[in-house]
Parts: sequence; C-alpha cells; structure tokens
Amino acid sequence: QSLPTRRICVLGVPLDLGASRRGVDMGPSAVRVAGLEARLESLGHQVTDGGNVAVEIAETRSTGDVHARFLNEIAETCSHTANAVIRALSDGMMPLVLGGDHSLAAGSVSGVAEFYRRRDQKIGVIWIDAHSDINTPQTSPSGNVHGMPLAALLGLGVDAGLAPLTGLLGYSPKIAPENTVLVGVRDIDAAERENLRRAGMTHVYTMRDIDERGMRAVMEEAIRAAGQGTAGYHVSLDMDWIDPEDAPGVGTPVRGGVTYREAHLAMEILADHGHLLSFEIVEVNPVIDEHNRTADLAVELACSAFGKKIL
Ligand code: NNH
Ligand code: MN
Ligand code: MN
Ligand code: MN
Repeated sequence: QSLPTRRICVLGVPLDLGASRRGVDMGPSAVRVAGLEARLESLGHQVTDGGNVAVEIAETRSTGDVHARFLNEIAETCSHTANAVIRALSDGMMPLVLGGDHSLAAGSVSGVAEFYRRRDQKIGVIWIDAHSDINTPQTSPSGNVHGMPLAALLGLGVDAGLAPLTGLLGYSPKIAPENTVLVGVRDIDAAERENLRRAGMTHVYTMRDIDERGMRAVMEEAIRAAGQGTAGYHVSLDMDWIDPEDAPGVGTPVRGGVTYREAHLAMEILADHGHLLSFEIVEVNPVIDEHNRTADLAVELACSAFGKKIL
C-alpha cells in the first residue's frame, strides 16, 4: 500500500550542555551520516534539511548555578529551536528534530504548542524515555537540565529556578497533563514521583506496564490520551528508552529497556494512527556508540514512525 507522502524538515540541535556525559552534541551529525534523509526519501517523503540550531559550547561558558548548569544558554537554544519548529510548521513541513540532549525538547515542544495555540488547538506529547525528566533545579540530584524539560513544559519550577525554560515564549504551561504521556520509564528519582503527582500526570507507563500488558496495549492507550481533544501529538524519543544492548550509544544507559522489536512495533503503531505533528530523536552519543549503530537504529525507528512497512 502507498503511504501518504510527507514534507519533512530535519532540524539539528547539537546541544550537550544539559547532560554531564559529553558527546550528544554529535548526535545530529551521526544520525545524518546514518542516512536519515535518503532513507526517508526512499519511503516517498520529501525531506529538507533545515540545518542546525545555534548552540553554545561548554568550554566557552561558565556553568552557572550548580542546580541547573548552563540553564540560560540552554534556554537560549530552546528559544531558537522553538522558532525553527514554528517556521517549519508554517511552511507546511513536519519537524524532525535531532538531538542533542533532551533539554532541547523544552524548545521543540514549545514551538509545536505555540503553532497550534495560534490556531486555538492543543497538542499532546508522547514522551518515550527510560527517565521521567520532570526534575526542577530544586529536586534534581544532578543539576543536569536534560532531566527537567517535562517539568518546564508542564509549568513546574517557576519558583524553583526553572523560570527561563518554563517561561519560554512568555507563557506557561505549554502542555496539559491529561494529554501528556510517558512510555517505558524505569528510572525515576524519588522527588520526581512527587513532581509527577504535583503536575497531575496520570498517564505514566513504566517498563512493568509494557512487560505485563504488551507494547500494543500501552501504545494504544498512550495515543488515545495524547490525542484526546488535541490537534495531534509530538513524539519525543529519548534513545535511552531502548535497552543498552541495542542502543549502547546514549548519554545515560539504563538496563531493562525495550527490545529492538518492541521499539519498532511502537513506531509502527504510531504510524498507523497518523496524528503525528512532529517527531524528535535525542540523546544519541557517538562517543560511546559502536560503529554508529545507535544512530543507525534511530534512523530505522524514524522510518518505522514515518510509515515504513516490512511488507
Ligand atoms: N533523572 C536524572 C537527572 O535528573 C537522569 C536524567 N537523565 C536522562 N533523562 N537521560 O532522560 O539527572
Ligand atoms: Mn532532500
Ligand atoms: Mn530524556
Ligand atoms: Mn532518558
């Protein structure tokens, strides 16, 4: 069967200020080298590369507050990312954002939310990750901002030092908890549990849910929640969601992740539903990867999410 052709705009965000392990700034390059554009075009899509968003380099800056290192530089990049995403959507293209550490999602999701807000529509978010990324500078055990973007998007942390991210584009929150879904989490900090509760997050699917109910049931429920009363959803794929066996090149590997087949199935189910507004792949770290195979898997998963079928 022929799939609907999309116009896709690739946007790189070579950011690694939000993580303590260095190297995810090379993620966009690694994913491009793995053949992203050509492989999406072979599916029939029209792909334009919008280049990279401007980022600061750690060596040229001082870390700032230890509770949220490089927060102002990250907020600056997030602001550029939001604008690039809005521009792509305004040009009728679907943003495909390449990270970079996950803090950039505070920008990409803000951009998608703002584009639809101008049209009086809400968006959903499907956050696919080993982690819940809902720390604030007050609760973060690490001070790494890549553990905070979901908090910022849901409106937490204005009084906890996260205001530059939470207040991006001049308003907050960007997304509603009833349309925000976590899938595959297995490493949640103690204080993040409380933040999940405070934010009103109820759609949290852990690895145990996937083990017990299966990927199909979990994804169907996730898609229903994210799509309820929204224009569609943004999918934020943190590659550490996948088991380190299949995705060794990530900033923060955590045992017990989804398998290669489960990951593809989740993407295929997303493609079947077709309410995708924008997509992003983050936390690819070529420094600790093996012959670029994590970037290669990222490309494969993007292909499945954009309609690639086995038969
Ligand atoms: N929760 C930890 C922190 O806040 C780890 C976050 N790391 C991630 N998130 N890779 O996806 O530092
Ligand atoms: Mn092209
Ligand atoms: Mn993450
Ligand atoms: Mn993660």
